[in-house]
Amino acid sequence: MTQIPPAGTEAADILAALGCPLPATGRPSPIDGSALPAVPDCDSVDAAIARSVSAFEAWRSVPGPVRGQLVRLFGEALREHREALGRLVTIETGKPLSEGVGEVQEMIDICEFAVGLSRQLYGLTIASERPSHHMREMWHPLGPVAVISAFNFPVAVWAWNACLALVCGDSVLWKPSEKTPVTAWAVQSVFDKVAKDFGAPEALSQLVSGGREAGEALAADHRIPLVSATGSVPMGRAVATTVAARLGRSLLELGGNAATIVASSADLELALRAIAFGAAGTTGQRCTTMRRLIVHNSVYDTLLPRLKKAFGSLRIGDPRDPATLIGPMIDAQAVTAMGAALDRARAEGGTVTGGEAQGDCYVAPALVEMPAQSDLVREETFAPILYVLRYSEFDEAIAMQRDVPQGLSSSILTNDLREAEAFLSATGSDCGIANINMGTSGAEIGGAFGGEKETGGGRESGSDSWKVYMRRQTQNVNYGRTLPLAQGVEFDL
Ligand code: UN1
Repeated sequence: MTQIPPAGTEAADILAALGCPLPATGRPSPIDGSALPAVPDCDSVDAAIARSVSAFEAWRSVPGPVRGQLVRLFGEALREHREALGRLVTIETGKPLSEGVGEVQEMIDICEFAVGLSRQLYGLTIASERPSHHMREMWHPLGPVAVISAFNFPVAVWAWNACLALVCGDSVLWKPSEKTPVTAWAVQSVFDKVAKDFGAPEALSQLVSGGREAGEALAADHRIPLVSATGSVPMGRAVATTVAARLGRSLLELGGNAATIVASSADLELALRAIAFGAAGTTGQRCTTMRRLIVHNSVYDTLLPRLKKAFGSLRIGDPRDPATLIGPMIDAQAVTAMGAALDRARAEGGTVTGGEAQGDCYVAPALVEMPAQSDLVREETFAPILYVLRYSEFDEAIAMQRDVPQGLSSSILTNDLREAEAFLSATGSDCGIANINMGTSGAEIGGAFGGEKETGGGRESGSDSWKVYMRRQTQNVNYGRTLPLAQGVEFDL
């Protein structure tokens, strides 16, 4: 491996090259503890919201396809800075370079999706029961949208929300995770340049960096009709409660605790790759990370030794080294939480393979063979821990998949058509995402992304997720000379 500079210095250099320099006096990089650039807190959330309202009032009258052109140019700028921004994601989060660049690609993908969408914001026409009447649905811009993003996808999940909100005619307020404000700062600065050249209203999208109070202020403010939040269940519960108290709308993407079932007919080569990436990829810090493996008795003893070997061979190290597959966790607290979960697992009779801490933020991914699903397994520990359980009957495996409070992603590895289709049926997986012969993570942007139960019920990104960023108006037109009333009601003067 060639000599790589301290992470903090490299991040500061990238910001300077992007034209948005910051001093390297911020939080420590998970890679080597060097100080990352320090992003200033937003000085007044109230003033930012007021600016966002003004921006919205101008932007909502710009035609949708013209709004799409701004997002097209933003996507082009992201493409131009793909490698630099990807490296910054890697430095700040610790995810390997190909995943850092992949995250920027995910932003570019949603830009392209949103550009097409900007010409497809269509409603319905509905048959009216009254003569000489037309009834239709029209979608209008909603207002300022707050986006609270998490550390693990510091920019892509914001982009899912922001790009759709912008083509829908909304303004955006972005509260990034306190753990990853640097990439947000850089992406916001790329956006600002594009928006200025385009002649977009000032403050159309703003960064509202800060601590918990900044998020709380956004959630509580009645000028914001929609708050989209990604993160932990407790955070989502706090946001949802505050937003609901003012009868606002929230869009939540919270904990996952995904399970994969390995059936007796599974292709074990494919299974090994799917499980390794699903459970250990991104050092177990995706909402979609595979956390539970439900293995049929007939393949358990063949699969497990191979899986242990595969997990043991995953290269752990500086995520900027192209050979690395497992970078550091986000911070030392995450490593402590992982250690505590493994201790609990041992106390419950679990057999742990791997899982050793290797310095401040680095860990080996852990496989934990558990006697049964327990409260520990039902909890989501945001770490590379894969709990392994056995099953003998298909229905038993489905019951285990469902038996957790979360419902984001799920998969089954099987070559049995009946099992695959049953998994996708109403009595199969209860998650927002259900995959056959692949892992649980790495969704494309084209589908609606989100899940049920404590995952929060929201849907972001593709399909018709755009509708949550708009308000629906039912319009009735009488083009006749009389006034017939619906339901045959008579009211003659
Ligand atoms: C998240 O972890 O919050 O499906 C988002 C995936 C990514 C997005 C994850 N495309 O794993």
